[in-house]
Amino acid sequence: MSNKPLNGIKIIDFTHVQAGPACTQLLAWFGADVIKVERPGSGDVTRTQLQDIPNVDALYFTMLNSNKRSLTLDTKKPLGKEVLEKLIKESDVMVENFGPGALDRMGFTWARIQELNPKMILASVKGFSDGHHYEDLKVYENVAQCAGGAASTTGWWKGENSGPMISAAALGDSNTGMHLAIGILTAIIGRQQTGKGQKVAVSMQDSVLNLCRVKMRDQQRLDRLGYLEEYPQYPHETFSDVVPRGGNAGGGGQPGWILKCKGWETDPNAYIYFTVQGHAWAPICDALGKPEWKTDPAYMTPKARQPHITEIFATIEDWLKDKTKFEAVDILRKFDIPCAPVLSMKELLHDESLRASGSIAEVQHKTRGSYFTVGSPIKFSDMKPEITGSPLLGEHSDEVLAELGYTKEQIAEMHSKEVV
Ligand code: CAO
Repeated sequence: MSNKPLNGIKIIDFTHVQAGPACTQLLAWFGADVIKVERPGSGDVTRTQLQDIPNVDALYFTMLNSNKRSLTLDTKKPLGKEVLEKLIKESDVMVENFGPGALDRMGFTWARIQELNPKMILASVKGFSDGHHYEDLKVYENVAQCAGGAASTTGWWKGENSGPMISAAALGDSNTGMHLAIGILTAIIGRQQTGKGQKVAVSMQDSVLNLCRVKMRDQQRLDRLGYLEEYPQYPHETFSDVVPRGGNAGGGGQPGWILKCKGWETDPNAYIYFTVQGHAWAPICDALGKPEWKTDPAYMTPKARQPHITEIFATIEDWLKDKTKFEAVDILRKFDIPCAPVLSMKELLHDESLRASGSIAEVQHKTRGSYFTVGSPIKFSDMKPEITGSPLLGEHSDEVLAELGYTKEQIAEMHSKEVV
């Protein structure tokens, strides 16, 4: 393996599904030796969930577990516990996202882990934080989006589809994993100063809430003012005492909306996002061929525009009707207008820039062949993560056990007793 900043950091990856695996995969890309510990026979449930090729690890698994090694281990059997204890003594970090209390029930309490290795960093994902009145709940992505404020503030505020809405982005899962990765790296730096490990805990509710910070801002503004000037409800509709769902509104100080382009009747993604940036009003008027708006008092300031912002967007949509989303962006970019096409997953998968930067990477897998994954969104000047295929179930069991000092005979015995 080429030299990477996290080379030499050994991680016990006791994670499954998405939140934990997303975290450890990121650390593996950056050089950590990540040993995924899985239950013998079945392994991470995502290996078999949503399979597109019979008996081949599903993309759900391969796209979250690249660059790792796989050790199967039944940690409820005494011999399995013994192996895990050895691993704990030799590792830097253990990451887990089991249901509440599962690790304790297995016998690996935080106190026991510290006893085995005072330098160990234990990193945990749970649905809710320790001591929270919902701390006993098991949580998946959409549950976290509801508990963390995202669902209540996403979607439409009136009409048939006006209920709370789930985002397609994994705000509860992968986002929590990214928070955990920051916590782990911080604890590693802390350990360099103190020589001691510590427990790092991130809840999915807190991670979603952290990304909904601006909605908490809005709740307090609403409490004080009774209205929110950047929401589509303003000034024609009444506000209640909770932050409403804002459709496709900007969320910051710049009004914006998703607008139809040529072909929207048949193409579900023939749209652009258009932002009416306050100080870019003159270029917007020039781009749209509406120079008279520049000096019209009804259009000159953001405050004057807000009451009829919907009508302004309708005018822009009229301008867009004979342009594809790509043609429209090519015109608007010349005027420095913040905008982008709404890109489908198919367009993103085939995007040449994303392929060139490594944000979409082609990976080889032993039984699947080649597939595409989302590569590192973090770019370094001195390192380019190389994405390797995810491990087969138990592919590295014998190798890891031998590294721990077990003999061939002992390893064979573990296989026969279904410990590995
Ligand atoms: N050997 C032996 N037993 C093992 C094992 C191994 N290698 N790996 C796991 N197990 C056992 C656990 O010890 C646990 O046993 P007990 O419940 O008897 O103590 C059991 O497997 C089930 O673990 P679980 O509660 O984590 O699994 P689940 O499928 O019932 O729940 C989930 C899944 C995701 C809801 C739950 O793990 C959870 O809430 N995790 C925390 C929040 C989280 O990360 N959610 C995100 C999931 S999507 O990214």
